[in-house]
Amino acid sequence: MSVNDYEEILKYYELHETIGTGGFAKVKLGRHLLTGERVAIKIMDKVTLGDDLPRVKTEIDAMKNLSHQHVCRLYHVIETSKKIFIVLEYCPGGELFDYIVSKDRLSEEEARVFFRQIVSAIAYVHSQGYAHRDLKPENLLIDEEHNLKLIDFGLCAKPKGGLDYRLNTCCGSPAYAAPELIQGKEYIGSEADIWSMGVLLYALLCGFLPFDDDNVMALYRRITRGKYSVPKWLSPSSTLLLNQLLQVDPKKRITVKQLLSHPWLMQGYSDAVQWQSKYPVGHLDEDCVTELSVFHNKSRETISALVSEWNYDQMSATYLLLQSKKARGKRMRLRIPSQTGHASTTQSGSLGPEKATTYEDVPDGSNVPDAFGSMEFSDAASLFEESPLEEFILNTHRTEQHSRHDTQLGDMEFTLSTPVTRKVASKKRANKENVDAESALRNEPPFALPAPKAFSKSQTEKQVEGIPFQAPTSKESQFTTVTPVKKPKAPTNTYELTAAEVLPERRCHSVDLDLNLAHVDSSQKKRKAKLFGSFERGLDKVITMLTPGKKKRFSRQRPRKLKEHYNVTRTQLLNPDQLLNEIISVLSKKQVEYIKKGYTLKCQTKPDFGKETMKFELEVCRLSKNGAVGIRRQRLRGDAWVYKRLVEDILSSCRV
Ligand code: 6BB
Repeated sequence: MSVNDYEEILKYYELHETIGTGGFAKVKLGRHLLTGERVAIKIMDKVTLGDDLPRVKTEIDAMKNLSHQHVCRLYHVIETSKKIFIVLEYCPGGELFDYIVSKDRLSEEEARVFFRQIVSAIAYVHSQGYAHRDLKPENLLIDEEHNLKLIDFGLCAKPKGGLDYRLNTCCGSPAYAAPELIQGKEYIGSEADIWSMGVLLYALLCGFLPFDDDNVMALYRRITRGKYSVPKWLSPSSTLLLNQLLQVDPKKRITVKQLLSHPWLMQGYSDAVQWQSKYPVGHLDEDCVTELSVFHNKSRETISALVSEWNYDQMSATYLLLQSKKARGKRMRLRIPSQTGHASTTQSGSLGPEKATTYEDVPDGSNVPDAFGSMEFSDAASLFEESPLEEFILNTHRTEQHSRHDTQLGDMEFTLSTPVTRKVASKKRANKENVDAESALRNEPPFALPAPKAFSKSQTEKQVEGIPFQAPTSKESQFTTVTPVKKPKAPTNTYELTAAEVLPERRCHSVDLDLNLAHVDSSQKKRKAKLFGSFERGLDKVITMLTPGKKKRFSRQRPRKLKEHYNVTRTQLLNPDQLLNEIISVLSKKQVEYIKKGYTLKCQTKPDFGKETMKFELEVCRLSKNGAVGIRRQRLRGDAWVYKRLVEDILSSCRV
């Protein structure tokens, strides 16, 4: 791992906190420097990727070909000798999964709104010859306008002979997999996607899965039999549609074409689902081209030619992000963020409009609370990342480049304080590097808990084909999930500088240096000690640059104030410390390891044979609206349904 790994991405983006660590990728939030637009950045380490490298190639290739209002947009691909960075559309609403969980289940009307969008996305994906093969609510994100965006095309397939050609790779998540797929038969990708859509619709309408079992073989038996419970609240038309989607025989299953104007999808609508892309193809937006041509001091023809290459480089990203800004009615001026008031140097490390005072100067309607409970991102990257040192190195790098940034060492905070130098780099060179990285990517060989049952039988009304249905119990008594509330956007300033490049070393907020070992068990201590060792080595490099700085930024004396969001649960308690202590005692009882960082508990389940480790955060906060004490929850790693049950269990065990 070296500082250079991040040099390229930091030329174009600020890096903020990690919001997810998957099997082989880490997802960070970021901000595109020229447009000030927020993005999600998938970061992969080539060595760690190993056999998963083809998945990344598949994902990039598919996303380059897919351009649709309900498919997450690809902006930029950067490949360095060790890393691959994929810059993607920002979806502050987080996963559809969390949204369903927060509401227990969706009303038929709300489920219809979402399902129409899912049908639209899948009809489009299929029309382009792709099968997604990993449809699930975790792979549908909610954007600023509360619209769904399909993500994760790593398992998608584009059969050479067309989508009617049979596939034989068994992939995806078992609970959403079609019977023919788990039986190891050859299958048609689009038919398998339709089955997964049935599971998805069931999850939307019921809040739990139609086929579920801790034992994978038992789960497969359930799927193969195709029998599921029909809860009492399902309308006859919903039941009928589910039955058409969840047909064990793929030939009897409804097709996506039939779905477009299916009576259930048409209820309350006058038009069939629009599946065609609303994004213009082959035509460039005049205003975006003009802005780029003024900024680069190049002719409109030159810019149009460069954008039309679609190299998914800085040019593509800037064009697409300008376009997205325009579509949201925002001013689309390209400016270099100021050094003085730059978001990188703000205390909170926030990406939110309230704090990003150098970027936004017109209301943009993007003031919906994000999946972190506010527009403010939490302070530091997860302590459980694959390579916590990376976070540190990024900050070390900054100091090597004579920048100024705040960081924290254990309970002490320092300001790295040295003169800031600015480098005016040639855009041409940057562009060329990206094109090279891209072509290098093209030339690569093909990248190819037993949970507590939260449901009681008593609420069952219907039984379908002898399978007893289990409905949720009301365990939520003391907790109320709050609904998002829009808040007017704070006025912000304009850019201050218009130079060609900002130093990359100023752009990373992620700091991962909590070295407090007080609450971790021995294995964790070892891990942390390892981090400490690495940290000390890194520390040697920067210690001379450290000067005692501002008030502590990371070990909070008070809980954060968060806007209301469905990832935030309100409690009746008045004292945040009492709640924190209560959660800590429950975590200890439930054998969940945690690291306390201010009012955030970074939790991890112990590795257990055959079970995936769960990583998640619980943060005691205050709700900005009424000062009530709440808990923000965020899944970082692990199966979404296992997480749901675990967090439900933890929260319901808290005496609040
Ligand atoms: C993406 C995203 C895009 O995230 C852990 C995995 C885009 C995520 C996002 C968010 C919450 C708040 C703000 C932004 C493409 N692929 C993967 C992506 C994966 C993570 C989703 C959350 N759970 N915006 N955001 F999710």
